[in-house]
Amino acid sequence: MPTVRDAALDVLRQHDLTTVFANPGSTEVPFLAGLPDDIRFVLALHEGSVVGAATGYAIARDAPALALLHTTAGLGNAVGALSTARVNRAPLVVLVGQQDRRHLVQEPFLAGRLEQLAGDYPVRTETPPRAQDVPGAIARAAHAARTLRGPALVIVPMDDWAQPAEELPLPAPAELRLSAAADTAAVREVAALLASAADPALVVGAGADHPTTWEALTLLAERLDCPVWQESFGARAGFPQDHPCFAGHLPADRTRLREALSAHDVVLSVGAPVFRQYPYEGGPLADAGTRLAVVTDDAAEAHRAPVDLAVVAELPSFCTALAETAAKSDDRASQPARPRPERAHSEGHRGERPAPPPPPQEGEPLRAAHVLAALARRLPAETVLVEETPSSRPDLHALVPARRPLGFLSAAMGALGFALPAAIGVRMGAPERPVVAVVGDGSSLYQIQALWTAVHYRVGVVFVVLANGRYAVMDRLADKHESTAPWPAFEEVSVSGMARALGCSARRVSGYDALKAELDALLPGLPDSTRPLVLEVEVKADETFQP
Ligand SMILES: Cc1ncc(C[n+]2csc(CCOP(=O)(O)OP(=O)(O)O)c2C)c(N)n1
Ligand SMILES: [Mg+2]
Repeated sequence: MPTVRDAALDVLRQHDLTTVFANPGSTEVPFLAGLPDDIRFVLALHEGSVVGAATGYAIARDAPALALLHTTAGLGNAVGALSTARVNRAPLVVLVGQQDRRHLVQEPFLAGRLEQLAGDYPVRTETPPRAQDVPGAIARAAHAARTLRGPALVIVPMDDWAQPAEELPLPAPAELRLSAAADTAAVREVAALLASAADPALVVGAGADHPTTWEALTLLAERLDCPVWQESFGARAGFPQDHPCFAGHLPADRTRLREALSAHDVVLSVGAPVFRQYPYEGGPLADAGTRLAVVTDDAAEAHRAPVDLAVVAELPSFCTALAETAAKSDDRASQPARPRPERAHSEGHRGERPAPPPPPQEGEPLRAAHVLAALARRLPAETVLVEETPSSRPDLHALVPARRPLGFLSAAMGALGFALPAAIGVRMGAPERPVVAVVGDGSSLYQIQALWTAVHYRVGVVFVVLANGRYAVMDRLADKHESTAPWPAFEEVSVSGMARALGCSARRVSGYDALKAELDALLPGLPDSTRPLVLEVEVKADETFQP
């Protein structure tokens, strides 16, 4: 007689959830002991890394990934990472172990109050009413993770796995299709808005990070001959950043945002909010003369957008249809509407990349920008760059263009501790892509033990750690308050030392020549590498920060 565990394993196989990222406890042993050979187990040494790696894996494969967490202590440790998975829109099926049903009412050791622990970050949380409902709950979680794009939790009491399964069809579809044909009326409406513009612009974001969408937006931008901005603080790139139409990253405050968009009478945002801010400033997001529209597959993003027109649509098919329609009705110049203004302003942004800094002179300290420029010159175009380097993020955007879909990835909400495990998960999910994580020294410490997982499972990622010995971005934010910060620097911390203690090769370099030599030796082997490496580079903290 098949058990609930047998039936659940079949559901996992059916949904291609055969890699389980986990940190186990006693409540998970009945599921894990004697795991069949076709289920790959990946141990991470903290739940933040379990979920971070699963998130990277899900993003790289564009498919649900499976994580297994221990009751309260495990789920509790994972909440930050689960919130990142939700905001990064990564589909995860998360099994959470629970004490034995038969004495749960007596609150035995390890009994968990689990349902509300992750707040409303999960897209779905289910505690199956009977053991026999566990396999169906896992199938529903897989569907919910995919359609709602985030973590779906199933809480499983440890005695459920050994129960006899019910031999009935699961209350979940065997196959679920997300129907995605573009609505022609909506396409025509957006195309007409663009056609009516004298000087349109596009803003792209994480939602547009898909090969088909990139291709369609490239065609659209070329047809419209218009600049394309990347949203500020986006988790992923929505357009090739080495394309002549690429205008750079939008500023994250309203004054500079209005300035950046002031030349345009229509701005269409695709797969990005209108518009993401960081430091608060009053006033409108755009000048009164600019009409705004958004196309997104995230209904909530559409609902909160202060725009004339919002369209909720699956982006690859919508953007393809939009580019075709815009091409057919390329009659913008013949519109009687507005005279086409001199495009000096918008033209000025296009293709213009800030020049890399000149190499440091004798005695001049190495800065993050030197490291990033040296890296940019050497990275293959297919690289996935995972970013978690707060004070240097503006330099990274300016100096290291994302040239392929999934060329850039970061934690959508800025929660530190994502980059290390996520980079590992990405490389496991897309072994054909070189993966480089650029991480601040402070940031690297939130999930440093993820390095062990990379070593053990032979995941060849290069981690470039920008070692300025402090939380530089926090220092710069305190400067804006014109007062001193109570937090100290931590110059004695050696990230390379910690890496070595975890079994990971690591080197600490100082000086430009040593850096170049390391990168030249390292990067050619990156595509085939099965050994992670930490390159800790001593840099001087930057004195300004303007996102
Ligand atoms: C989990 C978490 N805790 C705290 C913060 C707040 N925080 C944002 S940036 C930062 C410092 C980052 O330091 P480091 O990685 O060294 O980068 P640097 O500023 O030096 O470039 C901190 C503590 C956060 N974003 N996430
Ligand atoms: Mg730092």
